Amino acid sequence: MVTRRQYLYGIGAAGITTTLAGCSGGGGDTETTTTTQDSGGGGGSDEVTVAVGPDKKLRFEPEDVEIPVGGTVHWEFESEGHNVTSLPGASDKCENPEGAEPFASYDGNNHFSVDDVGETFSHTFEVAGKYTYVCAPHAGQGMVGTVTVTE
Ligand SMILES: [Cu+2]
Repeated sequence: MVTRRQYLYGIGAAGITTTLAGCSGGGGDTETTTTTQDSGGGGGSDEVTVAVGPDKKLRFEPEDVEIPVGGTVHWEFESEGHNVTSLPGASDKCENPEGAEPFASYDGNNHFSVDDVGETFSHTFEVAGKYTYVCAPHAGQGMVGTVTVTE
């Protein structure tokens, strides 16, 4: 009997060893892989952040973003002298879908009022279509971005 128990134990130990080897080869905790779904799309994220003037460049990064209806874009001002506007009066590059309210990081029609570094301007998009917006002071230098809002 003792001999037989030892025999079975030997098999069990061998089985455990094999399982552990398989686990460590696969990176261990398999549940961590599910976190990648957050950034993987699957309907698109309804919250997008755009950097305004990163590294003092006269650019939005990313320049083109896409969100579903009801989604929000956050513009974070990373260098001085910029704003965000799709008001037709700010630049002839500005475009808004039919029936959509233009948006701007400032009130009224003072298209050269700029935002302080560290500020964030957010806008929630309720009308589908493609919006083209600019930084009014730098529209001529190509500081232009788009937001595509999908149904
Ligand atoms: Cu600018």
